[in-house]
Amino acid sequence: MIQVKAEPYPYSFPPGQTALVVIDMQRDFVEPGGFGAALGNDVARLQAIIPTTAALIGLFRDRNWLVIHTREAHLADLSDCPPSKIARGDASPRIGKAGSMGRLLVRGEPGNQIVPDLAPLPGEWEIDKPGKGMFWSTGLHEALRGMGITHLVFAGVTTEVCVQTSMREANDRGYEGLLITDATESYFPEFKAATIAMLTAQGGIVGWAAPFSALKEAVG
Ligand code: TIU
Repeated sequence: MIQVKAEPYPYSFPPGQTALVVIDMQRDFVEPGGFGAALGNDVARLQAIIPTTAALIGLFRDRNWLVIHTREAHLADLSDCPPSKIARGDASPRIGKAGSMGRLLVRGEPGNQIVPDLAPLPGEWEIDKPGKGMFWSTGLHEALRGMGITHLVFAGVTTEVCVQTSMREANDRGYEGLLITDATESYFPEFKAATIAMLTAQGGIVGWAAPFSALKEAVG
């Protein structure tokens, strides 16, 4: 077991049974002209975590530990997107409508690609998820169980939406989760802080949180 200094107490993980999950680091959320911007958000904040997230991915790659990338993505005919989700938001550009990077949040469109600095390598898992959480309608739980994965390290965007939902869903399925605090970001700094506090409160009611430096130090 490797032990990481973390909140609310050290996080122990077994190498070989631990995967990194990078949530939705796609152009839709991180670059101007995507879905995040269409919702009225300033996307610049999210770009700042790319170098740390790249280093985190590099740490897992160097050790041949499993790396999983997710994308929030809908089928071109939007048959996997509830009408209630399409209707949300004040912005006139909605899911499926054309933006400057193609149709918003639609599989295969330019905006739906992972940002180039974090692009998946062959052999890494790429999960298109129609929900905020990574398990809904993806088959990921079965695939992880098949690999014997018990521990998940989380990064990506946004902290309080897709990352938090995924970490909570993982917790309910029995995974031990660690959130890397400088490899996740929100459009709202106060929501990021509140999420980290909520996840780790009450003795780690959902899981653990630590900066990348703590993981790096532990792994050696
Ligand atoms: N809007 C927002 O903060 N997030 C999302 O819609 N999806 C993800 O978090 N990936």
